Order: sequence, then structure tokens, then C-alpha cells
Amino acid sequence: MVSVGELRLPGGNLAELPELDEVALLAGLQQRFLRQQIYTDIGDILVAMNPFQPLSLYGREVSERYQNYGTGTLPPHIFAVASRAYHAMLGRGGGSPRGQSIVISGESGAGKTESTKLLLQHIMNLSKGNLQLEQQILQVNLLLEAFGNAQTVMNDNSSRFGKYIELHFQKNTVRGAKLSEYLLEKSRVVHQDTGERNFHIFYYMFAGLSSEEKEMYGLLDPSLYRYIGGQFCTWDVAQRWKHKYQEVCNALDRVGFQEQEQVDMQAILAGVLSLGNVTFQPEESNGSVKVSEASRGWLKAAAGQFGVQEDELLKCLICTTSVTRGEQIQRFHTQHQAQDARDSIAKEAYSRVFGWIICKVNELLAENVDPEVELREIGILDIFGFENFAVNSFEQLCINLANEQLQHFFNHHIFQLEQAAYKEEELPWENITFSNNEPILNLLLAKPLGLLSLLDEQSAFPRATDKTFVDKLNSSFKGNVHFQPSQGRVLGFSIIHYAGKVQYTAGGFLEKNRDTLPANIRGLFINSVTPLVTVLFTATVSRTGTLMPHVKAKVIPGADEKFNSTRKQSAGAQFRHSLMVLMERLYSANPHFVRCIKPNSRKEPGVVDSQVVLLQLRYNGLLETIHIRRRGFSWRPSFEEFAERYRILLVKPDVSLTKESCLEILQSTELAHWMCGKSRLFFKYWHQEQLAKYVERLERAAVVIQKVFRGFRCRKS
Ligand code: AD9
Ligand code: MG
Repeated sequence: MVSVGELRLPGGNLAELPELDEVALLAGLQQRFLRQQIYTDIGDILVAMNPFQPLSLYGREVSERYQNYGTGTLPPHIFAVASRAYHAMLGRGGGSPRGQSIVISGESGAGKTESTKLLLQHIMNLSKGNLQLEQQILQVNLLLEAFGNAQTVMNDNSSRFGKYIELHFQKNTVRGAKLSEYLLEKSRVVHQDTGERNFHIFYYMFAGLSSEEKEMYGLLDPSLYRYIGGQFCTWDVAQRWKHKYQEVCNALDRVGFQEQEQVDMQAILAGVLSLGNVTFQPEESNGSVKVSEASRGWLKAAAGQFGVQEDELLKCLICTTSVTRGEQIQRFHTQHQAQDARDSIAKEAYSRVFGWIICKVNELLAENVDPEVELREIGILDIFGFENFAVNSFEQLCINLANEQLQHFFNHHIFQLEQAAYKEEELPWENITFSNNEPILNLLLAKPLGLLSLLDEQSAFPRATDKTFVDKLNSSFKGNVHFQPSQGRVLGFSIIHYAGKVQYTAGGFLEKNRDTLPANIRGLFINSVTPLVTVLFTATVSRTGTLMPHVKAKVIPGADEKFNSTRKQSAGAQFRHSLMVLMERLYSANPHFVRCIKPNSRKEPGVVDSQVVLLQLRYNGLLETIHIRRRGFSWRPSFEEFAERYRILLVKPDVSLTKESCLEILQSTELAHWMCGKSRLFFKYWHQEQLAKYVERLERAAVVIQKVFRGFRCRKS
């Protein structure tokens, strides 16, 4: 075993070390981190420790050093991952050039979004010759963060949605991009816990708009608005927000949003805030509800900002109108139902703006391709990290489920697939065990008895409540080691996730899962005089960022009759579906992994909290990853694939695509430590680079020979 203090890691690759235990791994990472070496390799997997301070690691000259294929001799770096994916996409270094994906994981605040931006920046530097599109792609992040990120207790710039960015290439040039979005946490629009904020854009707007513009949008002092909790900020922070606002406006322009669209968008955001200030009080005479006198002005403002009639908006808030046998029936809301209607309209309006931005970006960045040339792809996945707050709700359950799924993908790829291949090919192999989180995924996703299915079942019962849902969970998961009934008086339950135990509060689960919208609101907003409002409510914005005109929403039979809304798929079912689509994509691409680690929970630079890091190393399975990367073979081409690609090294015509040819090719090189199975070859991650060098040397030699030959011919003539 290597002990603390004697760990030497010249190349920054942990897979090159002899035996290693947890303490040594921690010490090694810590030593490197304190020397500002935040990146460490485990074979071809990058571990990135968040420095919580700007480092001069990402300049133009560094990017240039990591441009070429074969960065193996350079220190580990996020740019090296981008380069590997880019060159693999171009088919360099062996293996078929299928779609590449870069999968970034880590808990909230570990550095995933920053890593994504650096990956994009470097890939855009590598891409040749489409400057405008490259700039547009980089600008998109600014928009996504302004509208989709917010301050939480774990991260000041926390992603409140997941995203998958596909970059489409023809040859070595980027031709287009496509974004998919996963589950924007729309409940944040109407409520934030202590120490948290609403989405950044609301604050940027107040800091950045001129007084005339604020007047035009009907915005008053920020401290008046309930949805942003009356909180604002210090002068310094306001200056930063003002600057951010300017950047967002520039990005909207550069990406291609039209001026009218931008104006409408701000009006809708102002409408959301005004709507939030509408309050209700019981009507004494008939038990119904009315808008409280003090907030009538807010209702008027909201109606103006959404471009609809005030009395029509009022009707949607305080009653439900339905038509039965040709007769219009009005049912008045209780005070609580009126508040729910208000909040659901606000959430829906905001999430539709967000969905629309994604659609618009997809339209604007859609590729302009040459139909004759093959389209290739690099995808980058940046989701919301694992979360464990003081109060965890439906959103945290979905976020943590996505992280479970990603951990499972990592395990499947790194441990299961690989070890199954060794067995199948009859290679001598001693099994490496890892912590398999499949039982937790089953607990959450199984049909018909997993947690999400039970939630859907309960959501479909008009009389079900959060309490009956919890009772159902308690009886269904009795004895399941990953489930614990709530201990105190809080209505809830705990799940033992791969990354630790999380206590969920069940209050609001059914409502959030039903995700209902007052039916009449859609009709009202479609007829708005504000063109963008009409667009938003005419189309159905799917969770993956595509605008689908009038897609018929799925009906949950017998679901709650609270609003006579168009019933649609539950939030949980939609999330499950988009996760499945994402996983299908990931399974069909060639993944590159980045594991982000948070060095401490206080967001402090230069501080490593051993316990915090150790926990992450454990649940990420990093020690087991080192074992398998040291002993294993991460590249496993078939004989045919290998011979096809490297027969050039034999410099002779008609090399057949057989095992014998492969062995002949390999014997012509000095490669060591590879193995030969029944149908394929097994290589260490560094072998691809060595082979590429052989090919490069040969190609250079061929060029020299051609030149000599040409010179010879010239002299002859
Ligand atoms: V969440 O799951 O979206 O809540 P992320 O995305 O993992 O989370 P993020 O990338 O937002 O975390 O990083 C959090 C903060 O750490 C950033 O706002 C930066 O202040 C800081 N950070 C992260 N990576 C770097 C880096 N490479 N250099 C400097 C960094 N600062
Ligand atoms: Mg993030």
C-alpha cells in the first residue's frame, strides 16, 4: 500500500499507481489540490476538484496546448477531455467515430456547470471556421443560467434544470447545436426557502432596467414583490447584476432574439411578479372568494402585463367554469384554491418562457448542413447535482433520481459492461465489486409498485392526500433497506440514496405531480394582445425543448377534478420519460466521464474538508474505479474494427480483417500489456494514443516519400 506523504503522481494519473487505499487517495488529491492542481486522471476519467476561486488555467495558450490529439503527456485538464471527445468524434485514435458524450457528475456546487462551459469553450476553439455559430453557442449559456439558475444554500449559481447540449459537426466544423432541458424547478418561481432566491433573471431585471423601462413594464420597487421575497441586495451586488443584465440582453441579440420578443418576455416576467402579489379574502355573503382590496392594483397590473382582460383573469383565479350538457356551470374556489390557481399560472407562464427560449435557441442554432457529408455529434450533460437540504420536496426527489440514474450509467459502463466482456472473452479476470444502486432505482422507478408509480396512482384518486400517499409508501416499502418511514411528526419518508440518506417532506407531492393548470387560463392567454403570450400558450412546450403545436395531452383517468383543466401526463411521468430518452442517448454514445468533487461545504478556496471529500470519493466509487482502470482494458475493439483501422501499419496490400492480421499488426509495433480475447482485442486507455502516433509517423513518412518522388520526376522531365 502507498501511505500518506509518499504519494508521487508525476503524470497526475491515479491509475498508474501501484496499490492505493482510501487514505492515500484522499491525501493525493488533497496535495495536488493545495498546489492548485485541481485535475487528476483515473485512467481516462477526469476528477475535478472545485477550486472556488478563479485560476489561470484556461487561457488561450493553455487551450492551444490541448488542441492536438494525444494530450496524454500533458497534465490532466478539462480541456484534455474536450480534445479526446473531439478527436474521437473525428475517428482519430481507434474505435468507430460514433456519437461522443461527456457526462459530468457531482453534487450540487461541485463544478459541473463551470466544467461544461470550459468544455464548450475548448471545443469551440477546436472547431474550425464557423465563428458566428461558435460565438452564438457560447452566448447561449448566459441565457440559460440567467433564466434557469438561482442561488441555493449549496451553490450561489445552482442549475435548477438539467441540460444536454448536442453539438453537431461535419468534418471538423461545428454546424449546429441542440439543447434538451430536463425538469425546470418551476416551484421556485412562487416559493424559495430561507437563504435561497428566485431565478437570477428577476434580480438582473430590477438592477439593469432604466427607470423609464421599469415604468413601461409596470415594475415598482423590488422590495414590494412577494415572489422575490422582498429581498434585494447590497449596492455592489446590484452593480454585478446590472452588468449581468447587460450581458443577457447582448446574448439575446447575438443569438438572434427579436426586439419585440425581448420586450414581450420582460412584460411576462413582470406579469408573473405582479400576479404573485394578488391575495384573496373570503366573500362574507356567499362563502366564495374575492381579490383583497389592497391587491386589486396588482391584478390590474398583471392583466396589463399579460395582455389580457382584468375581469377574465380574475374569473380564472376565483372560479372554475365548465360546460355540462350545453350549460355553463361556475364553481367558486376556496381561498386556498384561488392561491393555488394564482401560483400555478405564474409557474406555468415562467416555465413556458423558459421552454420557449430553449425552442428558439434550437431554431436559431439548427444546423446548416451539407447533405452529402456525415453529421457527427458530441453531447455534454450537465444536470442538477445531488441535493440534501433541510427541507426536501418533490423536486429534490426528481433531482436525486436523475443523479441515481447517472451513477447507475457510470457503474454499468465502468464495471458491469467491462467485466462482462472479460468473462465472455474468457480473459483471466478477478472480479471487482462495486456498490450497485439498482435496488434504489427499482424502488423509485419500478412499475407498477415503484415510488413514482404509486405517486401517479394516488394522484389519480380525487380523494387521495399527501397522507394517504405516505401511508401507501409505508405499507409498500416495509422492510426495504433503502426506504425509511418518517420518524418524527413530519409527514414524509426517507430514501437511502447512493450518496446518502435524504429525508423528504411529503407535503405538496400530489399537487406538484398533478401539475394542473386552470383550464380557462389557456383560452384566455391564447387570446392575449401580447404576441408572445399567445405563442407560449398555443403550443405545448415539451420538456425536451421542442415546441409542439397542440399536442393532445395525455389523460390520467379519474384524476382530480379540482380544475376543469386539460389533463396531461403527471410531472413525475414526464420526468421519467425524459430521463429514459436521455439514458437511451447516453447508452448509444461513447461516454467520457468527468467526476466533480466539492472540497468543502463552505464554498471556500484552498480548503479541503477530508470528511466531505471522503464521502464523495466513497459514493462515487472512485477507489473501485481506480482498481478497474489500473487492471482493466478500457478500449475493446473487435478484430475487424481494429484491422480495418490499423492495417495501414503493415504497409502491404490486401490485409484481411482477421485475428491473425491484428496480431501481425500488433507485433509490428512495440505495444505491450494488451490482451487478445475470442472476438476482440483488449487495450489500456493509453494504447490508442500510442497507435495514433504510429499512424502519424507512417503518414509523415509517406508525405516525405511523395515529395522525394515528385522531385525525382521533375528532375527527370
Ligand atoms: V449545481 O448541481 O448546478 O447546484 P454545479 O453545477 O456542480 O452545481 P457550479 O459549476 O455552478 O456547480 O460551481 C459552483 C461554483 O464553484 C461556481 O459558481 C464557481 O464559483 C465555482 N467553480 C466551479 N468550478 C470552478 C473552476 N473550474 N474555477 C473556478 C469554479 N471556480
Ligand atoms: Mg450546475
